[in-house]
Amino acid sequence: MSESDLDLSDAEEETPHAEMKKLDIQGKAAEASSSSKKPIIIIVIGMAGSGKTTLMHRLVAHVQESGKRGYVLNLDPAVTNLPYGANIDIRDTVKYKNVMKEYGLGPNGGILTSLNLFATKFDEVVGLVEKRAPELDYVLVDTPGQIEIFTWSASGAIITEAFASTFPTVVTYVVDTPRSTSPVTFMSNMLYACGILYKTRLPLMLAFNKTDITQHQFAVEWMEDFEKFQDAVESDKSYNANLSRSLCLVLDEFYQNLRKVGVSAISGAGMKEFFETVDACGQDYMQNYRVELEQRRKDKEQREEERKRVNLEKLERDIAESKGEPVVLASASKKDVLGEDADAADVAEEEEIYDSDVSGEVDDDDDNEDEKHYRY
Ligand SMILES: Nc1nc2c(ncn2[C@@H]2O[C@H](COP(=O)(O)OP(=O)(O)OP(=O)(O)O)[C@@H](O)[C@H]2O)c(=O)[nH]1
Ligand SMILES: [Mg+2]
Repeated sequence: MSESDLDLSDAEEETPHAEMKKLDIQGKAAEASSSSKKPIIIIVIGMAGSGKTTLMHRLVAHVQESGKRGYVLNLDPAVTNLPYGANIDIRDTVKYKNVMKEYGLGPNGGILTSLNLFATKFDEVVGLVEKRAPELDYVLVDTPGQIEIFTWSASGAIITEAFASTFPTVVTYVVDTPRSTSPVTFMSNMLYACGILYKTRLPLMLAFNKTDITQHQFAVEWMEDFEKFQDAVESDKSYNANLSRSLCLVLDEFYQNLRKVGVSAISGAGMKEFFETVDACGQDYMQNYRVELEQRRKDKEQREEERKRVNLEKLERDIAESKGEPVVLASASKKDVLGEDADAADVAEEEEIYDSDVSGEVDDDDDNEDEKHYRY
């Protein structure tokens, strides 16, 4: 794929290039970061239409009004109207409609591939945030409407891990409160949130949105009183009682240490509590998650070292056996490159990405920052 096919025109070729050179992203930014103050990254995830983007707008406005410094990322390539000004917008780097055309994909495939393409540039994004880190309090990240595209894709994991290995990172799971008043819908939503917790292994908070329509007290009661929740679920006769009892037990365990807050992106209710909860999750990250994360990173590095050692030994053996004859190396499989955990879909995706000629730059919209208005 050529640069023009991806239509990187909006990324203003000269400006980001020059900007990147000026900032020396890959070099100096990384150096500057380690000792300086770290902002909290807030990754906003939720079912389609739960209000992520509207909530982002409200959060950005609140950060500004309370004299804090925020940095804003949009990772939804398909959003048409962004109500807030993003410092980094995936749409400036990848045009998802062109990606759809280029690969003959439908809308979801187009969004997924766009995110994959952007993920290949994510070290630059982290570099840009690191450069600004000392003067920032929060980094707000909006994600695509189709939740599974972010939570179950290789690129979602790459992006989340890239942030979490550098900054305190919190996942905010946005719940559409009026649409979760049925116990079974509520349970499905909570099981999804539970899956995200286990997948990201990061502090997770629930933001019950749209409290201007329905207050979230019923949800708090269900979460704090196991029997009330079980009664509510079992009152739905269409549901298998044994299964619902088991699921209630699983969720009760999940609720134990889960932080939750009611908000309204429209009225602005609950903003103070939202940020208090984010700060508490940020502390959780520093006290509990960081240690585990570093251990996981060390384990991964060890596995990588081991893999390299085995390959090197194999190469030395091949050379010795060839006794001076030219050695023909079998090309490394994609599994070798991507690691043992890569599944067939990952491999296929990576082939698509790396076989294409993608050279878009990540556009940091810093220069216009003062002109942005986060007002309703
Ligand atoms: N009443 C009310 N409506 C809300 C609130 N938050 C969002 N909405 C509405 O919910 C709809 C979806 O909001 P979005 O912010 O686009 O939701 P989203 O999760 O970003 O949607 P996708 O990115 O398309 O999945 C819009 O019509 C919003 O106006 C809220 O707090 N109260
Ligand atoms: Mg949205």
